[in-house]
Order: sequence, then structure tokens, then C-alpha cells
Amino acid sequence: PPVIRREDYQPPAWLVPQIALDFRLGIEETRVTARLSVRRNPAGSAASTLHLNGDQLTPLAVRVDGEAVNDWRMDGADLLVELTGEAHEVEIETSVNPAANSQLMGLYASNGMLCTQCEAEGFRRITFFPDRPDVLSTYSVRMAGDKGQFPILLSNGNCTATGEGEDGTHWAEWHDPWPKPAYLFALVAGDLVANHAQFTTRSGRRVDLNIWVRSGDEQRTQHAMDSLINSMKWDEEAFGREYDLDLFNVVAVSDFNMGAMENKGLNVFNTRYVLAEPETATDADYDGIESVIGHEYFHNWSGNRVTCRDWFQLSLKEGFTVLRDQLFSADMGSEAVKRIEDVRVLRAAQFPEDSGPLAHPIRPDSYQEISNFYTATVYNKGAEVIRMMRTMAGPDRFRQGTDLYFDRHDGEAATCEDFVKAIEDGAGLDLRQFRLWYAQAGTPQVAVEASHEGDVATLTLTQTIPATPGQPEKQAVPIPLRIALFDRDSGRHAGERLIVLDTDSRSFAFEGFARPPVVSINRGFSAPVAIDMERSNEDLVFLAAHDDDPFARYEAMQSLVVQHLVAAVGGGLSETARAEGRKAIGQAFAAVLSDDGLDDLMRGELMVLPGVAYLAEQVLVADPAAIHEEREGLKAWLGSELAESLVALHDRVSGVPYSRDAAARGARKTKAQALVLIAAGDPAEGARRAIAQYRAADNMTDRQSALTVLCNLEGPEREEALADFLRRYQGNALVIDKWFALQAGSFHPQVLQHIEALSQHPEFTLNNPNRARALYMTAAVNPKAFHDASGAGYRMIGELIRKLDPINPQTTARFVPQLGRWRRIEPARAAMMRAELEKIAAQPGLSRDVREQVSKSLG
Ligand code: HT7
Ligand code: ZN
Repeated sequence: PPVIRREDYQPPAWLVPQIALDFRLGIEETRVTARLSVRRNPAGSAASTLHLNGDQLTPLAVRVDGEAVNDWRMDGADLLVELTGEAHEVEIETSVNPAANSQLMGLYASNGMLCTQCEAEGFRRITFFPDRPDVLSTYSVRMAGDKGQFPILLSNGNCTATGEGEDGTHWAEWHDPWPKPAYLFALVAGDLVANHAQFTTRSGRRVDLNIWVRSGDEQRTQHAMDSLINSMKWDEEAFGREYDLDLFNVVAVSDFNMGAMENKGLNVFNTRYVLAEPETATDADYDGIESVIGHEYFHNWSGNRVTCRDWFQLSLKEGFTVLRDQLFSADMGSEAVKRIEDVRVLRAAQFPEDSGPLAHPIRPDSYQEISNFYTATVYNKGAEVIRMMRTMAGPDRFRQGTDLYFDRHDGEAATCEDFVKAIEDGAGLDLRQFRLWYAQAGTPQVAVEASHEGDVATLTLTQTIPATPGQPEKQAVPIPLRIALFDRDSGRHAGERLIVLDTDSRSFAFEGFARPPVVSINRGFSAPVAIDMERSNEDLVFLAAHDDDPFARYEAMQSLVVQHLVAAVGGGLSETARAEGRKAIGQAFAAVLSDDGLDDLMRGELMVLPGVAYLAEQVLVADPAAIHEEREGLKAWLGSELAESLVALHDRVSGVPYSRDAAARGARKTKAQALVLIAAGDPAEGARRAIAQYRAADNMTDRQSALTVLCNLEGPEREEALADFLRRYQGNALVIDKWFALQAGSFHPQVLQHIEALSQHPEFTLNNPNRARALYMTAAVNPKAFHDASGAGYRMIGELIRKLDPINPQTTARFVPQLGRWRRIEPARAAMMRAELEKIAAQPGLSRDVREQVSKSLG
């Protein structure tokens, strides 16, 4: 497959200032007529050929300035039309079959409704068009279809006219006044009902808000609506951004490849990020809805009003919008807990990506299939990079930078360089060297050496950035580190400082310490780096109990556990050292359990042990099963050592009645963590408490946390709860997804047999991405299932990839990176993982999506 390179960018030869689309809707056949007003781009080449992208389309008719033409030709899947003048009207007819579109890109059918997904290159599956984000057009859309089947007809912008047609049909016309690239086009037609509300912007514009769902689901949309209204208000206050249409529609669909899509004025969402009520949605689901609703809404400015010049600039909109949604969620809830969760996601998903065969910079240099670049690197590391600029500038100056960015580039297709320049100019920063963060892949490692002489403490910091594919050598990047040095005697520090390490190595001296201080570094996770510093258990226990930066407190707990588990798995711990390590961890946990100054939300966070993926990252070649077993061993030890306090804690938080306030959410979080540890220490007591919690639950958070624990255990309680859960939520697809995921994610000894049986369950289908991911993605990230010593986990995912690829390549390609980590896994397992990749590579007719990921993983 051809490789697309960033350096080859050329402006388009032809622009399309306007497009009129006419749809005659049908589930099995939709006819599309596209009328493009095209004109030469003075900034483009003088080519007379109009190059229109297509994907599995045949032109049924081509007209230029009203005349049918026959001298068009195909270039692969694309349509080429010769034009002679400066401006023309080009009309093209195509036909598509939405029911047959299992890829869920372009126009497709989901549960009897029609909807579109055009980012990144789906529009070319609807009609021929210069499907690139730097071609901006105003869209006029007319659609007609059966009124019974499609009572609701939606597109971008405002509805300008509706009417009745013949034979029970009706039609609607929509116009979007804001020029946009084709990837932001959307159409939805179906039998939907709405939750309506209104929002008045700060300049007085009254905006109608609708969240469209299938009848019966409307009472589950209030949290999404509240989140939308909060987002609109927050963006005005935090970034000075106001909504710019009189209407904002959100539609929930159950078949969707990703979380949601920010189409102008018509966001399309995976149902899982819209529907929630306490009985069916966990607190984490509620948080997910708030953040995704916010994320898509914020794209209206960071993505839509200012869009990307080309897909290499994806982080321009995604990294920035992730940062915006993170800041929004932090303001809506607990800033400390949000930061911890964001870093946990980064470490679990992005760090492994950055150290594997698919590592790429946040602004990639090349791709074969752009869908493969919607990654944790582009999104989450992208957000971290912009967050560092904010940390260095301070929030107010950063805001001046973003104001300048939006002013300067409103209505344009911009680049990451444009963004950096605007922040540089607006915030008054020198970001010359900082630009390397956009160009280099790999997570910087910062080694910290502490020394002490007289009353001076010196920290020597050294950065190295590991080699990544295509980038053997790296240059030093500026790394802003928030730092505080605690005096051992007073237990306090004299104020936090921001230091910037911008060379390979540098020493920083701090005066006034009679004894070596306790170092708290990278507070708030001010830089997305790995800190390598030898620290005594005593110092870490001190920070875990006393650091006034909540993230640093969490980090100290994590480091204590990481240091211990890594040493234990590496075989480097004597029995005495193991006992000492556990004792220190036990001490830190006991302090967390009994600290009255902690709120339960934070307590729950501090009780979460580092995950196996992150632990595996700490060593060059990992034995994931050994890590998993050692981690489980520590859980069991903590559970029995702290049994009394854990039981008392579980009893206390079980008495807190359900509400959505922070205290009650904290109680549920702590309850879940306490139950996990109790069950690890004493499975019989765990089962007793878990089934009691399950039976008494009046909300999904408690029910799910009880069932999570029961799924790991053998016994009648497990079977009772699983059968009850299935019966109780029959017909609710999102909850049935949980039923599959809970079993696929369990540490039960027979987890692989359970997954195999579940794949044959009548409720299972590969055609729905949520269901396929619930079973198989959960299994692929479950070390107990995926890394089973027999290799059965690898074979299961390999087989899945081969089976799912012809149905939905985009969803399939996301499974490949799990197998692609073989080089970092111990040799026996690595050989089996590699063998699966080779088997996939040998499959004829592999999609471009999967081929790119597999060949890079093998290469
Ligand atoms: N901007 C949206 C990306 C997206 C997408 C990309 C490829 C294939 C399907 C997709 N659905 C949505 C989502 C977002 O980041 O807001
Ligand atoms: Zn996004």
C-alpha cells in the first residue's frame, strides 16, 4: 500500500466553495447527487484535472456545467474529470448500499436508521469529492425518504425547509453556513425521539439543544444534556468560545467504531456515551459521558472553526481538545482525581505504544491508513504536550495564546506549527526547542541523582529518549518539572518550583537543607516522562502520607508498589527484602485507610495498584504472567494484613446511600477497592460480602464492583449473580456488553474457556463493535487470558483479527498492537505472539488497516 508522507503536502489544485447534496434515502439503496461548485485554487498547481476521491463507488452520471460528459476516467478508486476554465459546476450521481456497509464508514444502517461517519475518509464512500481537510465548503443538503421509516431527517447547520412527497415520503433541506471539510458532514434519518433543552449564549443567542435516541431511551439522556449545557457554559468562561448556530443536535447510535464524532451542529455518538441512569450506568460511565460530550462540543472551535490542514496535523485538534475536555472534567469534579485518572490512561495505553513497533510522534511523518493514527499518542500525549506549554506559561498567558490562535486561524485549515506559533506569540514563550516534542517519538526517561553537601542539596537530572522506529537518534527536549523538597525535620517544603531540563544533563542546587531533603518531583505529572530515581521505602511512605500535591501522593504509592513488584518479579528480593517491601506498602495503605483528611474519592484512587501493562513497561523483557501472579500475591497479602480495617471501611461506605454527589461516589469507589482486597485476602469472606453487595445494590456501580469480584471466584455466588444480571438487563445492549466484559476481564482460572463459550452465546455478535470489544478487547488486555502460557490467548486474538477484518477493518486493527508487543515479552510467549502475526500477514485480502499494523509489528 502507498505511504503518504507529511513532507509531500501540496495545496489542492481546485477548491469547492459550495456543495449541494441530494439524497434519496433507502436502507438498501440510497441515491446521491452531488453538485460541486469548483474553482481553481490560486495557491495550488495549475492542473486542469479535477481529482475526486472515491472508495467503492461507481459514477452513474457525470455532468459539467449541466452537460453530461464521458471523458472522465478512474484512477484506482478515484474519479478524474478534465476541466478547462477557472470555475465550473460538476454534478455526479452515485448509489450506495447502507445495509451492506459493515465497516461503519460513510453512510450505513444501524437498527433501521441511517447515519454517516465521515472522519477521516468516509465521505468518499458516499460521493466523489476532494476528501481532504483543507477543502472547505458550505453545504446545502436535501434528503427525501419514507416518512414511516425515517420520520426524523437531520443534517448539519439549520433546517431551512421541509415538505411532504409522494407515496408516503417526506423531505427536508438543511443548510450549514460555516464552511467545513467533508469529514464534518453528517446525515441521520430514522425513527428517533429527542430530549430538548435550550441554552442562551453569553451574547444572547438562543440555541435549541436536542439529544436524539430511540423511543424508550429518552429518560436516560438527562446526564448527557446537563453535560452539554455545562460544556457550553464552561467553554465561554474558560476559553472565551461561544456556540455559533441556533441548533445543536446529538444523535446516539448503537453501531459505532469510536466514541463519538463532532460533525458540525450534528454530533453522532456511540450510545455508551449518551445513555445513563443509576440502575444501568456506573460512576465511570457517567464520567465518560461528561468528558466525551464535552470533547465533541469543544471541537466546535478546536477542530471545526479551526480545522486541520492535513491528517498529519490531527493532534492540532485532538491533543488540544483532549486537554480541553480534561480541564473541563477537572473543573466539574475533583481536579486531583481527574489528573490521576488521566495519567493512569496515559501510562496504560500511550507509554506502551511509545516504546513499541508502532511508536510515532504526536505529529506523524507518514502513514498508510490514517485511521490507525487515532492513537493514544496523538490524543493523550498530544494533550500532555499542550499541557506543558500551559504549565510553562501559566493559565492566564496560555489563554492569551489560545485566544490569538482562534483569532488568527478562524475559518482556516491550520497546522501544529500555527498552533505553537500562536502560543509563542500570545503567551510570550520561546518554543523553538519545544517543537521537538511534535517531531520525536518515545517517552523521555529522566534519571535523577540526589547528593548533599553542607546545606546544599543537588539534583542532577539526565534525560534520554529511547530510539523508536525510524528515529535512532534523539535530541534533548525541554522538560518542565514541578518540584518540591521536603525538610525531613519539619515535614514541610519551602514552596514548589518549576525547573526546566532542556539539555541532556543538568544539576540544580537548592540551599538550606541541613539533611538531604525528600524529593517530590514531576508533581501533578507536569511532564509526560518516566522518572528514574532510587528512593528509599521510607521516603516514599513519607510522601504517600504527607505530600501536599495529591498527584505526588498517588505517585509515591505507585512507586512503592512498582519498585517492590519489579524487584520481586526479577528474582532480586530475598525473603527479608520481600517482607520489608510488603511492610512498607502495608504501612502506606494503612495510612490511606485511616486518614480522616482524605476524601473517599481520593482514598479509592490511592488504593488502586499499578496495572500489569504499566508494570511490564518497567522492564525490558517482561513475563506478564509472573507480574500478574506477584501482583495478585501482594493483593492477597494486603487483604489479609489489613483485613480488619478493610472490613470496617467496607461496612462504613456501604452505609452511604446512593446519590451522584462526590461523597457518595467516593464511597462507592472505596467500597469497590476494599472489596477487591478483602476477597484477595479471604475469598470466602469476599464472596459473602460481594453477593450481599450485589443483592442489595440499587445502582450499577455497586452491582458491577460486586460482580467483578465474584467473577474471579469459584462458587454458587458467581453463577447466581451472572444469571441474575443477564435476566435483569435482557434487552439493554450497553449492560449486556458489561456482562460479557466482566467475564472476559476476570482472573478466573478458566477465563479462556469462559470467553470461548461466550463467543458462541446467542447475544454475541461480531457485527456490533461495542459487543466485539466487550468480549475480545477486554480479553486482550486481561493478562490472565491473553498471556496464558499455552498461547491460547494469542491464538484467540489472532483468529478474531482474521475473522473480523473483512467485516470491520478499523475496529479490527485496534487489536493488533497487543500482539505487536512481542519483542518486550519473554521468549516462549514472544514466539507464539509473532507466529500469530505471521499467520495474519499470510491471510489473503487483508485490509490496509490491519496490514499496516501487522507489517510494522513484524518489521
Ligand atoms: N474526531 C473523531 C474521530 C472519529 C473517528 C476516526 C476514525 C474512524 C471513526 C471515527 N469516529 C470518530 C472523534 C473525536 O476524537 O472526537
Ligand atoms: Zn476528538
